[in-house]
Amino acid sequence: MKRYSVFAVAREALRHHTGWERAWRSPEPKKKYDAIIVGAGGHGLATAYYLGVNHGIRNVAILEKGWLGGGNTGRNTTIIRSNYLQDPSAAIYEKARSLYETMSQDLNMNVMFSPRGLIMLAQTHHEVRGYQRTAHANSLQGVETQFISREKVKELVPIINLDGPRYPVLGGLLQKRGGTARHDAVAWGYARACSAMGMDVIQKCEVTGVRTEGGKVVGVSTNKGDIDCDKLGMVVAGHTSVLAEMAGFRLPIESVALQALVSEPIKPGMDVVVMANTVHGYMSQSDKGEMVIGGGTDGFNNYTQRGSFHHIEETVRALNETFPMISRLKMLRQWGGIVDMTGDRSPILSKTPVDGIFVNCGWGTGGFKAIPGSGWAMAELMAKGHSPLTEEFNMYRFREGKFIDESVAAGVAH
Ligand code: FAD
Ligand code: PYC
Repeated sequence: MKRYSVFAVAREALRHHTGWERAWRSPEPKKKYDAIIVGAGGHGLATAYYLGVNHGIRNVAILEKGWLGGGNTGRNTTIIRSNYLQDPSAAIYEKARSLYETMSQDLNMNVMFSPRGLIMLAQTHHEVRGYQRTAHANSLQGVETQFISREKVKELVPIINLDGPRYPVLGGLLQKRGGTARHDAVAWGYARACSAMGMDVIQKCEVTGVRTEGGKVVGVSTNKGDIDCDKLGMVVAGHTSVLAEMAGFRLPIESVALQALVSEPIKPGMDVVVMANTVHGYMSQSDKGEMVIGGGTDGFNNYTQRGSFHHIEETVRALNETFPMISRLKMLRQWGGIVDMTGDRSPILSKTPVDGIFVNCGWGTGGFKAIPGSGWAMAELMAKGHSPLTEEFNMYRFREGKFIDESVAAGVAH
Protein backbone atom coordinates (compact mmCIF):
# COMPACT_ATOMS: atom_id res chain seq x y z
CA MET A 1 0.00 0.00 0.00
CA LYS A 2 1.45 3.38 -0.97
CA ARG A 3 1.38 5.80 1.94
CA TYR A 4 -0.76 8.93 1.72
CA SER A 5 1.34 11.99 2.57
CA VAL A 6 1.89 15.58 1.56
CA PHE A 7 4.69 14.33 -0.71
CA ALA A 8 2.34 11.86 -2.40
CA VAL A 9 -0.19 14.64 -3.01
CA ALA A 10 2.54 16.87 -4.49
CA ARG A 11 3.88 14.04 -6.66
CA GLU A 12 0.42 13.21 -7.97
CA ALA A 13 -0.36 16.87 -8.62
CA LEU A 14 2.70 17.01 -10.88
CA ARG A 15 1.54 13.96 -12.87
CA HIS A 16 -2.13 14.96 -13.06
CA HIS A 17 -3.22 12.41 -10.44
CA THR A 18 -2.57 9.43 -12.70
CA GLY A 19 -0.61 7.44 -10.16
CA TRP A 20 -3.09 6.85 -7.35
CA GLU A 21 -3.78 3.17 -6.78
CA ARG A 22 -7.14 1.77 -5.71
CA ALA A 23 -7.60 2.08 -1.96
CA TRP A 24 -8.66 -1.57 -1.63
CA ARG A 25 -8.78 -4.62 -3.90
CA SER A 26 -12.04 -6.16 -5.15
CA PRO A 27 -11.27 -9.89 -4.91
CA GLU A 28 -13.47 -12.91 -5.53
CA PRO A 29 -14.00 -15.07 -2.43
CA LYS A 30 -11.58 -17.89 -1.65
CA LYS A 31 -12.86 -21.34 -0.71
CA LYS A 32 -11.95 -20.97 2.95
CA TYR A 33 -10.86 -18.37 5.52
CA ASP A 34 -9.72 -18.59 9.13
CA ALA A 35 -12.33 -15.99 9.96
CA ILE A 36 -15.25 -14.43 8.13
CA ILE A 37 -16.79 -11.17 9.25
CA VAL A 38 -20.29 -10.49 7.94
CA GLY A 39 -20.90 -6.76 7.48
CA ALA A 40 -18.43 -4.16 6.20
CA GLY A 41 -19.64 -1.37 8.42
CA GLY A 42 -17.26 0.31 10.83
CA HIS A 43 -17.57 -2.39 13.49
CA GLY A 44 -17.00 -5.28 11.07
CA LEU A 45 -14.03 -3.63 9.40
CA ALA A 46 -12.48 -2.58 12.71
CA THR A 47 -12.88 -6.13 14.00
CA ALA A 48 -11.02 -7.48 10.97
CA TYR A 49 -8.35 -4.80 11.26
CA TYR A 50 -7.56 -5.62 14.89
CA LEU A 51 -7.67 -9.39 14.17
CA GLY A 52 -4.78 -8.69 11.81
CA VAL A 53 -2.88 -6.02 13.70
CA ASN A 54 -3.26 -7.28 17.28
CA HIS A 55 -3.59 -11.05 16.78
CA GLY A 56 -1.84 -11.83 13.48
CA ILE A 57 -5.00 -13.40 11.99
CA ARG A 58 -4.97 -12.21 8.39
CA ASN A 59 -6.66 -14.95 6.39
CA VAL A 60 -9.91 -13.04 6.81
CA ALA A 61 -12.82 -12.07 4.56
CA ILE A 62 -15.26 -9.27 5.25
CA LEU A 63 -18.51 -9.93 3.36
CA GLU A 64 -20.80 -7.01 2.60
CA LYS A 65 -24.15 -7.30 0.85
CA GLY A 66 -24.07 -3.69 -0.39
CA TRP A 67 -21.15 -1.31 -0.46
CA LEU A 68 -18.74 -0.89 2.41
CA GLY A 69 -19.82 1.76 4.88
CA GLY A 70 -23.25 1.93 3.20
CA GLY A 71 -25.12 0.89 6.36
CA ASN A 72 -25.39 2.97 9.50
CA THR A 73 -21.67 3.74 9.42
CA GLY A 74 -22.20 6.04 6.44
CA ARG A 75 -25.54 7.38 7.68
CA ASN A 76 -24.85 8.65 11.17
CA THR A 77 -24.30 12.15 12.52
CA THR A 78 -20.72 11.28 13.55
CA ILE A 79 -20.92 12.23 17.23
CA ILE A 80 -18.09 10.85 19.37
CA ARG A 81 -18.20 10.87 23.16
CA SER A 82 -17.62 8.49 26.07
CA ASN A 83 -19.79 10.07 28.78
CA TYR A 84 -21.62 6.85 29.72
CA LEU A 85 -22.65 5.91 33.25
CA GLN A 86 -21.76 2.27 33.87
CA ASP A 87 -18.17 1.05 34.25
CA PRO A 88 -18.17 -1.51 31.39
CA SER A 89 -19.56 1.15 29.04
CA ALA A 90 -17.08 3.82 30.12
CA ALA A 91 -14.27 1.30 29.51
CA ILE A 92 -15.20 0.41 25.94
CA TYR A 93 -16.40 3.88 24.84
CA GLU A 94 -13.34 5.61 26.30
CA LYS A 95 -11.06 3.02 24.69
CA ALA A 96 -12.78 3.89 21.41
CA ARG A 97 -12.55 7.64 21.95
CA SER A 98 -8.86 7.39 22.74
CA LEU A 99 -8.25 5.30 19.60
CA TYR A 100 -9.98 8.04 17.57
CA GLU A 101 -7.31 10.46 18.77
CA THR A 102 -4.63 8.66 16.73
CA MET A 103 -6.78 6.98 14.08
CA SER A 104 -5.67 9.19 11.19
CA GLN A 105 -2.03 8.32 11.88
CA ASP A 106 -2.74 4.64 12.64
CA LEU A 107 -4.71 4.11 9.42
CA ASN A 108 -2.80 6.66 7.31
CA MET A 109 -6.18 8.13 6.33
CA ASN A 110 -7.43 11.53 7.41
CA VAL A 111 -10.61 10.69 9.33
CA MET A 112 -11.01 14.37 10.30
CA PHE A 113 -11.35 13.63 14.01
CA SER A 114 -12.47 16.91 15.52
CA PRO A 115 -12.57 16.90 19.34
CA ARG A 116 -14.37 20.24 19.41
CA GLY A 117 -16.34 19.49 22.58
CA LEU A 118 -19.79 18.07 23.16
CA ILE A 119 -22.56 19.26 25.44
CA MET A 120 -25.62 17.28 26.49
CA LEU A 121 -28.15 19.85 27.63
CA ALA A 122 -29.94 19.40 30.95
CA GLN A 123 -33.45 20.71 30.40
CA THR A 124 -35.26 19.18 33.38
CA HIS A 125 -34.25 18.89 37.03
CA HIS A 126 -34.20 15.14 36.53
CA GLU A 127 -31.59 15.57 33.80
CA VAL A 128 -29.53 17.92 35.98
CA ARG A 129 -29.31 15.22 38.64
CA GLY A 130 -28.69 12.50 36.05
CA TYR A 131 -25.82 14.37 34.38
CA GLN A 132 -24.26 15.41 37.68
CA ARG A 133 -24.26 11.74 38.61
CA THR A 134 -22.66 10.87 35.26
CA ALA A 135 -19.96 13.50 35.77
CA HIS A 136 -19.12 11.97 39.19
CA ALA A 137 -19.10 8.44 37.74
CA ASN A 138 -16.91 9.58 34.84
CA SER A 139 -14.35 11.14 37.17
CA LEU A 140 -14.02 7.79 38.97
CA GLN A 141 -13.71 6.02 35.61
CA GLY A 142 -11.00 8.35 34.33
CA VAL A 143 -13.28 9.88 31.70
CA GLU A 144 -12.99 13.65 31.55
CA THR A 145 -16.42 15.30 31.71
CA GLN A 146 -17.92 18.11 33.77
CA PHE A 147 -21.33 19.51 34.63
CA ILE A 148 -21.50 23.15 33.53
CA SER A 149 -23.88 26.00 34.36
CA ARG A 150 -26.41 27.46 31.91
CA GLU A 151 -24.28 30.62 31.69
CA LYS A 152 -21.29 28.51 30.60
CA VAL A 153 -23.51 26.77 28.04
CA LYS A 154 -24.42 30.19 26.59
CA GLU A 155 -20.76 31.22 26.53
CA LEU A 156 -19.84 28.10 24.55
CA VAL A 157 -22.92 28.18 22.30
CA PRO A 158 -23.90 31.82 21.71
CA ILE A 159 -26.67 30.88 19.25
CA ILE A 160 -28.58 28.91 21.88
CA ASN A 161 -31.88 30.10 23.39
CA LEU A 162 -31.65 29.26 27.10
CA ASP A 163 -35.30 30.04 27.83
CA GLY A 164 -37.17 27.80 25.43
CA PRO A 165 -40.94 27.83 25.82
CA ARG A 166 -41.19 24.26 27.03
CA TYR A 167 -37.80 23.37 28.52
CA PRO A 168 -35.30 26.03 29.68
CA VAL A 169 -31.64 25.05 29.60
CA LEU A 170 -30.54 24.44 33.21
CA GLY A 171 -26.95 23.38 32.54
CA GLY A 172 -25.12 20.70 30.59
CA LEU A 173 -22.72 17.79 30.65
CA LEU A 174 -19.59 18.84 28.78
CA GLN A 175 -16.99 16.48 27.36
CA LYS A 176 -14.22 18.68 26.00
CA ARG A 177 -12.56 15.90 23.96
CA GLY A 178 -15.86 14.70 22.49
CA GLY A 179 -16.62 15.74 18.94
CA THR A 180 -16.99 14.31 15.47
CA ALA A 181 -15.09 12.49 12.71
CA ARG A 182 -15.75 11.81 9.05
CA HIS A 183 -17.76 8.57 9.05
CA ASP A 184 -16.98 7.40 5.48
CA ALA A 185 -13.27 7.93 6.04
CA VAL A 186 -13.38 5.68 9.09
CA ALA A 187 -14.83 2.84 7.00
CA TRP A 188 -12.50 3.55 4.07
CA GLY A 189 -9.45 3.76 6.33
CA TYR A 190 -10.11 0.38 7.94
CA ALA A 191 -10.98 -1.20 4.58
CA ARG A 192 -7.78 0.06 3.01
CA ALA A 193 -5.68 -1.17 5.92
CA CYS A 194 -7.42 -4.58 5.91
CA SER A 195 -6.90 -4.95 2.18
CA ALA A 196 -3.24 -4.01 2.56
CA MET A 197 -2.85 -6.82 5.13
CA GLY A 198 -4.09 -9.29 2.49
CA MET A 199 -7.66 -9.54 3.80
CA ASP A 200 -10.50 -9.77 1.28
CA VAL A 201 -13.17 -7.08 1.50
CA ILE A 202 -15.91 -8.50 -0.73
CA GLN A 203 -18.76 -6.15 -1.60
CA LYS A 204 -22.11 -7.16 -3.13
CA CYS A 205 -21.74 -10.49 -1.33
CA GLU A 206 -24.85 -11.23 0.70
CA VAL A 207 -24.79 -13.95 3.32
CA THR A 208 -27.95 -15.98 2.81
CA GLY A 209 -27.27 -18.91 5.13
CA VAL A 210 -25.03 -20.06 7.96
CA ARG A 211 -23.71 -23.65 7.75
CA THR A 212 -23.03 -25.60 10.92
CA GLU A 213 -22.02 -29.19 11.74
CA GLY A 214 -22.38 -30.71 15.19
CA GLY A 215 -23.05 -27.34 16.81
CA LYS A 216 -20.01 -25.69 15.21
CA VAL A 217 -19.85 -23.20 12.36
CA VAL A 218 -18.29 -24.48 9.12
CA GLY A 219 -19.12 -21.64 6.76
CA VAL A 220 -21.70 -19.42 5.12
CA SER A 221 -23.78 -19.52 1.95
CA THR A 222 -23.73 -16.36 -0.14
CA ASN A 223 -24.89 -15.09 -3.53
CA LYS A 224 -21.28 -15.78 -4.61
CA GLY A 225 -21.41 -19.40 -3.41
CA ASP A 226 -20.49 -21.25 -0.22
CA ILE A 227 -17.45 -20.04 1.72
CA ASP A 228 -15.93 -22.04 4.59
CA CYS A 229 -14.50 -20.62 7.79
CA ASP A 230 -13.33 -21.63 11.26
CA LYS A 231 -14.75 -18.55 12.96
CA LEU A 232 -17.62 -16.28 12.03
CA GLY A 233 -18.29 -12.76 13.30
CA MET A 234 -21.78 -11.37 12.74
CA VAL A 235 -21.53 -7.58 12.65
CA VAL A 236 -24.63 -6.49 10.76
CA ALA A 237 -26.40 -3.95 13.04
CA GLY A 238 -30.09 -3.77 12.08
CA HIS A 239 -29.95 -7.17 10.34
CA THR A 240 -28.60 -9.05 13.33
CA SER A 241 -31.82 -10.90 14.07
CA VAL A 242 -31.98 -12.05 10.44
CA LEU A 243 -28.44 -13.47 10.59
CA ALA A 244 -28.98 -15.02 14.03
CA GLU A 245 -32.06 -16.78 12.74
CA MET A 246 -29.95 -18.28 9.93
CA ALA A 247 -27.67 -19.74 12.60
CA GLY A 248 -30.60 -20.98 14.70
CA PHE A 249 -30.59 -18.69 17.72
CA ARG A 250 -32.47 -15.59 18.80
CA LEU A 251 -31.26 -12.23 20.12
CA PRO A 252 -33.14 -9.55 22.04
CA ILE A 253 -32.73 -6.97 19.27
CA GLU A 254 -35.39 -4.74 17.77
CA SER A 255 -34.71 -3.01 14.46
CA VAL A 256 -35.97 0.49 13.97
CA ALA A 257 -35.32 3.46 11.68
CA LEU A 258 -33.34 6.48 12.87
CA GLN A 259 -33.00 9.46 10.60
CA ALA A 260 -30.99 12.64 10.17
CA LEU A 261 -30.92 15.70 7.94
CA VAL A 262 -28.61 18.55 6.94
CA SER A 263 -29.28 22.18 6.16
CA GLU A 264 -27.83 24.37 3.48
CA PRO A 265 -24.27 25.49 4.38
CA ILE A 266 -23.93 28.66 6.43
CA LYS A 267 -21.08 30.65 7.98
CA PRO A 268 -19.44 29.10 11.07
CA GLY A 269 -21.92 29.55 13.91
CA MET A 270 -21.46 26.73 16.38
CA ASP A 271 -18.13 25.09 17.17
CA VAL A 272 -19.33 22.49 19.68
CA VAL A 273 -21.72 19.57 19.29
CA VAL A 274 -25.01 19.97 21.18
CA MET A 275 -27.44 17.23 22.12
CA ALA A 276 -30.86 18.12 23.56
CA ASN A 277 -32.18 14.77 24.65
CA THR A 278 -35.38 15.90 26.37
CA VAL A 279 -36.77 17.60 23.28
CA HIS A 280 -35.06 14.99 21.06
CA GLY A 281 -32.76 16.96 18.85
CA TYR A 282 -29.05 17.32 18.32
CA MET A 283 -26.98 19.51 16.08
CA SER A 284 -23.42 20.17 14.97
CA GLN A 285 -21.93 22.16 12.13
CA SER A 286 -20.01 20.26 9.48
CA ASP A 287 -16.76 21.51 7.98
CA LYS A 288 -18.78 22.43 4.87
CA GLY A 289 -21.02 24.64 7.01
CA GLU A 290 -24.14 22.49 6.94
CA MET A 291 -26.03 22.08 10.21
CA VAL A 292 -26.15 18.32 10.85
CA ILE A 293 -29.38 17.48 12.66
CA GLY A 294 -30.97 14.39 14.11
CA GLY A 295 -33.79 13.38 16.41
CA GLY A 296 -35.25 10.25 17.96
CA THR A 297 -36.03 6.82 16.58
CA ASP A 298 -39.29 5.79 14.99
CA GLY A 299 -41.72 4.52 17.60
CA PHE A 300 -42.30 1.18 15.87
CA ASN A 301 -40.07 -1.59 14.55
CA ASN A 302 -39.25 -1.40 10.85
CA TYR A 303 -36.60 -1.97 8.18
CA THR A 304 -37.38 1.07 6.01
CA GLN A 305 -33.96 2.79 6.06
CA ARG A 306 -35.62 6.20 5.69
CA GLY A 307 -37.80 6.93 8.72
CA SER A 308 -41.20 8.51 9.10
CA PHE A 309 -41.96 12.10 8.10
CA HIS A 310 -43.50 13.23 11.37
CA HIS A 311 -40.16 12.64 13.11
CA ILE A 312 -38.43 15.22 10.93
CA GLU A 313 -41.16 17.67 11.81
CA GLU A 314 -40.86 16.93 15.55
CA THR A 315 -37.06 17.18 15.47
CA VAL A 316 -36.99 20.47 13.64
CA ARG A 317 -39.75 21.87 15.85
CA ALA A 318 -37.78 20.89 18.97
CA LEU A 319 -34.54 22.39 17.67
CA ASN A 320 -36.34 25.58 16.71
CA GLU A 321 -37.05 26.15 20.39
CA THR A 322 -33.40 25.68 21.33
CA PHE A 323 -31.87 27.36 18.25
CA PRO A 324 -34.44 29.81 16.83
CA MET A 325 -32.01 30.83 14.05
CA ILE A 326 -32.49 27.47 12.30
CA SER A 327 -36.11 28.38 11.49
CA ARG A 328 -34.81 30.32 8.51
CA LEU A 329 -32.60 27.53 7.15
CA LYS A 330 -33.45 25.39 4.15
CA MET A 331 -32.95 21.67 4.67
CA LEU A 332 -31.00 19.95 1.90
CA ARG A 333 -31.02 16.22 2.49
CA GLN A 334 -32.65 13.64 4.75
CA TRP A 335 -31.79 9.96 5.16
CA GLY A 336 -32.22 7.07 7.58
CA GLY A 337 -30.58 3.90 8.87
CA ILE A 338 -31.84 0.75 10.57
CA VAL A 339 -30.52 0.66 14.10
CA ASP A 340 -30.31 -2.39 16.35
CA MET A 341 -31.82 -1.69 19.75
CA THR A 342 -31.38 -3.69 22.96
CA GLY A 343 -33.58 -3.28 26.03
CA ASP A 344 -30.81 -1.81 28.19
CA ARG A 345 -29.43 0.36 25.35
CA SER A 346 -26.03 -1.35 25.59
CA PRO A 347 -24.35 -3.45 22.91
CA ILE A 348 -23.89 -7.20 22.68
CA LEU A 349 -20.35 -8.54 22.08
CA SER A 350 -20.61 -12.22 22.73
CA LYS A 351 -20.03 -15.85 22.01
CA THR A 352 -23.24 -17.51 20.86
CA PRO A 353 -24.84 -20.95 21.28
CA VAL A 354 -23.05 -22.00 18.07
CA ASP A 355 -19.38 -22.82 18.55
CA GLY A 356 -17.21 -20.44 16.48
CA ILE A 357 -19.92 -17.81 15.95
CA PHE A 358 -19.50 -14.45 17.65
CA VAL A 359 -21.86 -11.52 17.54
CA ASN A 360 -21.23 -7.77 17.75
CA CYS A 361 -24.43 -5.74 17.65
CA GLY A 362 -26.92 -3.71 19.65
CA TRP A 363 -25.03 -0.44 19.26
CA GLY A 364 -28.37 1.07 18.38
CA THR A 365 -28.34 4.82 17.92
CA GLY A 366 -24.84 5.25 19.31
CA GLY A 367 -22.27 2.93 17.76
CA PHE A 368 -20.27 5.23 15.50
CA LYS A 369 -18.30 6.57 18.45
CA ALA A 370 -17.54 3.00 19.55
CA ILE A 371 -16.12 1.61 16.30
CA PRO A 372 -12.40 1.35 17.19
CA GLY A 373 -12.99 0.13 20.75
CA SER A 374 -15.57 -2.37 19.60
CA GLY A 375 -13.29 -3.69 16.86
CA TRP A 376 -10.40 -3.97 19.32
CA ALA A 377 -12.53 -5.89 21.84
CA MET A 378 -14.37 -8.10 19.33
CA ALA A 379 -11.09 -9.13 17.70
CA GLU A 380 -9.73 -10.14 21.11
CA LEU A 381 -12.91 -12.09 21.84
CA MET A 382 -12.72 -13.91 18.49
CA ALA A 383 -8.98 -14.58 18.73
CA LYS A 384 -8.72 -15.62 22.40
CA GLY A 385 -12.28 -16.53 23.36
CA HIS A 386 -12.49 -13.78 25.96
CA SER A 387 -11.83 -10.06 26.35
CA PRO A 388 -12.00 -7.90 29.49
CA LEU A 389 -13.80 -5.26 27.44
CA THR A 390 -16.62 -7.56 26.30
CA GLU A 391 -17.24 -9.75 29.34
CA GLU A 392 -20.31 -7.93 30.69
CA PHE A 393 -21.74 -7.33 27.22
CA ASN A 394 -22.48 -11.01 26.62
CA MET A 395 -25.89 -11.96 25.23
CA TYR A 396 -26.79 -14.03 28.30
CA ARG A 397 -27.06 -10.94 30.52
CA PHE A 398 -30.69 -10.53 29.42
CA ARG A 399 -31.53 -14.02 30.68
CA GLU A 400 -29.66 -13.39 33.94
CA GLY A 401 -31.03 -9.86 34.52
CA LYS A 402 -27.55 -8.28 34.50
CA PHE A 403 -28.54 -5.26 32.46
CA ILE A 404 -26.11 -2.43 31.72
CA ASP A 405 -28.64 0.38 31.76
CA GLU A 406 -27.51 3.24 29.54
CA SER A 407 -30.89 4.73 28.71
CA VAL A 408 -29.81 8.20 29.88
CA ALA A 409 -26.45 8.16 28.11
CA ALA A 410 -27.97 6.77 24.93
CA GLY A 411 -29.96 9.98 24.85
CA VAL A 412 -31.36 9.55 21.38
CA ALA A 413 -33.16 6.35 22.28
CA HIS A 414 -34.15 6.72 25.91
P1 FAD B 1 -23.50 -0.88 9.76
O1 FAD B 1 -22.64 0.27 9.41
O2 FAD B 1 -24.96 -0.76 9.51
O3 FAD B 1 -22.89 -2.12 9.00
C1 FAD B 1 -23.55 -3.36 8.92
C2 FAD B 1 -23.37 -3.87 7.52
O4 FAD B 1 -23.86 -5.21 7.45
C3 FAD B 1 -24.17 -3.05 6.49
O5 FAD B 1 -23.26 -2.45 5.59
C4 FAD B 1 -25.07 -4.08 5.84
O6 FAD B 1 -25.24 -3.87 4.46
C5 FAD B 1 -24.33 -5.39 6.12
N1 FAD B 1 -25.17 -6.57 6.09
C6 FAD B 1 -26.39 -6.74 6.66
N2 FAD B 1 -26.87 -7.96 6.37
C7 FAD B 1 -25.91 -8.59 5.62
C8 FAD B 1 -25.84 -9.88 5.01
N3 FAD B 1 -26.83 -10.78 5.12
N4 FAD B 1 -24.73 -10.19 4.30
C9 FAD B 1 -23.72 -9.28 4.18
N5 FAD B 1 -23.75 -8.05 4.72
C10 FAD B 1 -24.84 -7.71 5.43
N6 FAD B 1 -23.71 6.70 16.50
C11 FAD B 1 -22.88 7.56 17.15
O7 FAD B 1 -22.02 7.13 17.91
N7 FAD B 1 -22.98 8.90 16.96
C12 FAD B 1 -23.92 9.46 16.16
O8 FAD B 1 -23.96 10.68 15.99
C13 FAD B 1 -24.84 8.60 15.52
N8 FAD B 1 -25.81 9.10 14.74
C14 FAD B 1 -26.64 8.27 14.06
C15 FAD B 1 -27.55 8.84 13.19
C16 FAD B 1 -28.33 8.02 12.37
C17 FAD B 1 -29.32 8.65 11.44
C18 FAD B 1 -28.16 6.60 12.43
C19 FAD B 1 -28.96 5.72 11.53
C20 FAD B 1 -27.25 6.05 13.32
C21 FAD B 1 -26.47 6.86 14.15
N9 FAD B 1 -25.51 6.35 15.02
C22 FAD B 1 -24.68 7.19 15.70
C23 FAD B 1 -25.39 4.89 15.21
C24 FAD B 1 -24.26 4.32 14.36
O9 FAD B 1 -24.36 4.78 13.03
C25 FAD B 1 -24.29 2.80 14.37
O10 FAD B 1 -24.38 2.30 15.70
C26 FAD B 1 -23.02 2.23 13.75
O11 FAD B 1 -22.73 2.85 12.54
C27 FAD B 1 -23.19 0.74 13.53
O12 FAD B 1 -22.12 0.29 12.77
P2 FAD B 1 -22.08 -1.21 12.29
O13 FAD B 1 -20.79 -1.43 11.62
O14 FAD B 1 -22.46 -2.09 13.41
O15 FAD B 1 -23.33 -1.29 11.28
O1 PYC C 1 -24.98 8.38 20.49
O2 PYC C 1 -24.13 10.37 20.64
C1 PYC C 1 -24.91 9.56 20.14
C2 PYC C 1 -25.78 9.99 19.06
C3 PYC C 1 -25.94 11.26 18.64
C4 PYC C 1 -26.82 11.19 17.62
C5 PYC C 1 -27.19 9.91 17.41
N1 PYC C 1 -26.53 9.18 18.32
